[in-house]
Amino acid sequence: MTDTPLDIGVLGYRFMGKAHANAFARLPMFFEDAPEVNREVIVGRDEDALADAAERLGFERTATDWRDVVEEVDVFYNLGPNHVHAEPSIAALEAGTPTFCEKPLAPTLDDARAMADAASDAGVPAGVAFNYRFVPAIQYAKNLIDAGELGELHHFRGRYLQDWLVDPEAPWSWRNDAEMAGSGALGDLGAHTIDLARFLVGDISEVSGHLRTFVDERPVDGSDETKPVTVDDAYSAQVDFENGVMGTLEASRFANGRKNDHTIEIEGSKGSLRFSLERLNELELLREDSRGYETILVTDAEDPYVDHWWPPGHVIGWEHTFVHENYEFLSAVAEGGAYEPSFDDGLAVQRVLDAVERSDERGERVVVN
Ligand code: SOE
Repeated sequence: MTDTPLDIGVLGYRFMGKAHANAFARLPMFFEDAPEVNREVIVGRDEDALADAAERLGFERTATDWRDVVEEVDVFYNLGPNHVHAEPSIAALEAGTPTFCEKPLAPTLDDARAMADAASDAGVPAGVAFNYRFVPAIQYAKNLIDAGELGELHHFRGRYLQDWLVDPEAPWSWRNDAEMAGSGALGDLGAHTIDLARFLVGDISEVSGHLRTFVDERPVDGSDETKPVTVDDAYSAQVDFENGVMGTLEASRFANGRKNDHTIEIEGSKGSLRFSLERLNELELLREDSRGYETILVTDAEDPYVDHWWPPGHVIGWEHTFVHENYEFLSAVAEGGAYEPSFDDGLAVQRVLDAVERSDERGERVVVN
């Protein structure tokens, strides 16, 4: 473990910039053994917005070009839109700087491959932001599955539902553009579900996927123009896992009434479980010999990460997943250890995203490769 604080450089200062900056600030208060970090520099293009973000989020200085930053910091966080994931992350890794990148790893499979190659050549921690692995109830579920408590697994069902695009007048953003985002609900939301599927069950081998765009163009904020929507608004897929488990996946930005509902259900020969992000402190469990599901609160001191927070029953929230994720990633950086989910995990997810798109285009089941 290093004694000097790790200087952090962050590209991006909006939603994810805020979520990670909050985590950096919470770490020394709640995780005594976390490495000390210095919020050194925040990077973006709009100088006024940057100055405001630096002040609010506690960064020492700003920079308008990531090229000036990736070499000189101890850790680089790439929290920008998907189309700026590859080049700065690869440059940081080539400079030997541990790098953390938002999900999905890249807009395309080729970019994701190049990023994973750069990480493997660099030999420093390279993490991808699948924060839902760090929900205590998900870690609890993982421990149960690994201990064989659910028996032989048969089904995985994962769906991630939001509704922020159901209004056809909702403004166009980079998230609606194939060049910038890669895909829509598939990459933005499905990537999280596929990561949890891999984490809890294993690798996906075959996919039958379907994509749908409900609204083809959207108004540009502050003008009379519209721009085309070139990504999916929703996807669904039937999948097979390498270990024989059967799965269904779904995500939508048109699931009217669902704001941020990420639901996982797993059924095995001895037991089953259900998890919903909107009730993230709970896990519904069917145990061997019990007649039905019981709901357990995953807020006891011995539950993963919980002893760092509050007494039993004092629930935690979405933002805590970022604190746990950063604790693990920054500890790996300070100790020179490995971090998962890594860029290899990001690439594995990207292969499944690519397979869903290929399957939809061809109208046939495809192998993940
Ligand atoms: C999209 O609305 C979004 O912000 C995703 O990009 C995040 O990854 C997810 O955690 C919440 O929803």
